[in-house]
Amino acid sequence: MRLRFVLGALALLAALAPAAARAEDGYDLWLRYRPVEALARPAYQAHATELVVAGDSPTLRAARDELERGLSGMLGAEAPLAAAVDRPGAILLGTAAQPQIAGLGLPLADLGPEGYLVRTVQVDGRAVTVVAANSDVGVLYGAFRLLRLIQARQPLDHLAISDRPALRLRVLDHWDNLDRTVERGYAGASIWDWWKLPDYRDPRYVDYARANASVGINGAVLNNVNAKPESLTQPYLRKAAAIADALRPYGIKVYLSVRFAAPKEMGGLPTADPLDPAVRAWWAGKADEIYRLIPDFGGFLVKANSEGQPGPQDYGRSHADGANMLAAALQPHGGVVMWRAFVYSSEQPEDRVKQAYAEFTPLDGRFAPNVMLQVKNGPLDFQPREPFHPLFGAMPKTPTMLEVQVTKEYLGFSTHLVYLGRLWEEVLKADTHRPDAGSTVARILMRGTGPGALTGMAGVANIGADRNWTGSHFDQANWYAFGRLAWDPNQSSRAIAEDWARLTFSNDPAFVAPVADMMLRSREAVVDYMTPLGLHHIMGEHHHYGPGPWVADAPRADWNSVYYHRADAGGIGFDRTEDGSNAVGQYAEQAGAELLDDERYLLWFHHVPWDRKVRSGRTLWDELVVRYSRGVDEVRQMRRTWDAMAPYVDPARHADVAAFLAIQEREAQWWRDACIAYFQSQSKRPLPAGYAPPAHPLEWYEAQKFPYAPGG
Ligand code: BDP
Repeated sequence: MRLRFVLGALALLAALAPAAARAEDGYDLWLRYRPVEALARPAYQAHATELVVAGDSPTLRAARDELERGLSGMLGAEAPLAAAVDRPGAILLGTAAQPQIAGLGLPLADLGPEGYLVRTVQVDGRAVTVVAANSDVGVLYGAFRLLRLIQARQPLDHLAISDRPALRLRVLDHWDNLDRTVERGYAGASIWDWWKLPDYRDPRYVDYARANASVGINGAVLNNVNAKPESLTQPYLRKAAAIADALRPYGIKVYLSVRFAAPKEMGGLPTADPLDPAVRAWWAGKADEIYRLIPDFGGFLVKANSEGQPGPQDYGRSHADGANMLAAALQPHGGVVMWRAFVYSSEQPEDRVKQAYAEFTPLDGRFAPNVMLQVKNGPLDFQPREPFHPLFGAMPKTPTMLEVQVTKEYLGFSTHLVYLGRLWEEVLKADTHRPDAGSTVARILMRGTGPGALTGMAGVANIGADRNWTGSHFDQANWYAFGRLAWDPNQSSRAIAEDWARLTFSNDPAFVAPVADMMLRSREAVVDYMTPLGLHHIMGEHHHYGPGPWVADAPRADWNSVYYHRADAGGIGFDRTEDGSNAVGQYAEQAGAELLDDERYLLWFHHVPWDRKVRSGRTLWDELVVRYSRGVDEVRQMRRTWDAMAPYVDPARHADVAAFLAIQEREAQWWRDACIAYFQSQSKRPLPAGYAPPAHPLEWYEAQKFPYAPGG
């Protein structure tokens, strides 16, 4: 068939201006689109002599704009285009609804609403790169994929790529407050400029949307889970609607966190009881109001009866009662409720990590179909390492989504280089053995509760108003990896790290390999210098930054470090075996057996005598010291690696990263020394030969205070 260039046929190369050299400050993220090397350029130019977008819509315009931006940045140089002229190739974008695409007879049926094809087809003897999908947003995702191929210097001949997301909801949760502070945010103020909205729409919102769409993120919860009722008032809904307008062309829906007591606190009702008809009517009315302003509003995220937030239990009702009431209000409009399983009651618990499972499993099957249970990766709270949450696979009748923390609250904020793709991969690949071996967390998420059911993954955003978005250059990798894994939870975190390093810094293999290695190892390094061998929750109180294994005076037992590590003269660790709290009993039998036997979780599940021999043949005490020290050594090695990368990285970003790594080394040493000083005060054992004692006495570490640490 003949290509008919209905709309927007564009003589692309003619319009290309030389790409001016720009300073690198991280703003462009992984969408830098710097010029392809002169030698490689003609081959790419030959594929891009013309750009044709079949159809027109804001989303297709976004796809075309992105391609123009990317292609002109990467290929639009002064070099002669001999090769391009010899064998000109076009890029054609569109959905099955357009005759140019329909006529190609491409296999679009299995792509679902968001998948895409990127294919080379011959049309009238001409090579055409087709980006096709069933929806405009699929086309947009495909356009980003095509650009990524060029960014990573993949050949464009004979393309036959077909991809679709494995999960339906791929959502960033912003813990952003209306005063622009960000709870656990380490990248400056909130990007949402609530005060100036809705009249002023920061152009950054569009760049945020581009970045998200490039990795397939399709939802944003705009405000903190510790929600204020004001976010549901007309003025704030109008502000949220303005953000929704900016994000919509990029396939991103907005959601709001809601405060369960809103009908009482702002609606003037005497109660927020979810079974009270007036309360139900209030929420239904509120949903109607929201959908009048934001017709494609995504729904609500709810933190209820957790850490002092109001919830249905205040009225003797269950989590299902609460969630279903909100679900009923949203249902006529197609909205969903993401109900968090991060709950722990105000009573003195036997073992905090058991509470979510205990509260929710009896409710399996009692949630409305448009409710998703949002479960943190581990049963405690985003620690450097936790076993997977026992709720995965334990509620087969309840749509369950994974929640991870992209912001590094417990992993050194934005100054420590820690690649979280590795951590998430570990969780996603964990075998729950529910119902059988091979039921990894990833599979459970993807399978959902059956065909057409809700599936999803949420990440607590690390994004702020800092110029580089995430507070550090390497934290951009965590935003990127979150999107890529939410799209395909089976991807390898190494492959994602390599892609990111290429797009963000350099395609040179001499850069990509060592940097990806460093990223992959960084996760184990932070576990070693903070919480080796299954230790957890031993950070400083409130700020959650530095070490605090001595914390013992918090108002709740389970906010104290000593509650978790239980170190005394005899040994260390939390006994969660059958003889202890039996938290292990919440896992499938085989999974429990594997966890008990896994040294990575040794002190999570066992209380172990200091002199017990571990796998290395050392005593537990010696092993702890060795691991703490190894973590610091690894950071030293990261610094050396990065120093050697100077030839491949622009000076400004290289210097930023180097300075942060120096902070990380100093603080890794601080963690090591403080923890060894404290645990030695319990174990009363000497350090193994060759291991330096802490630089200061224990009291010195205990006396450190951080009243102005960010994110509190
Ligand atoms: C904890 C954070 C707290 C959050 C809470 C949550 O310290 O700021 O509100 O998680 O997930 O880790 O609700």
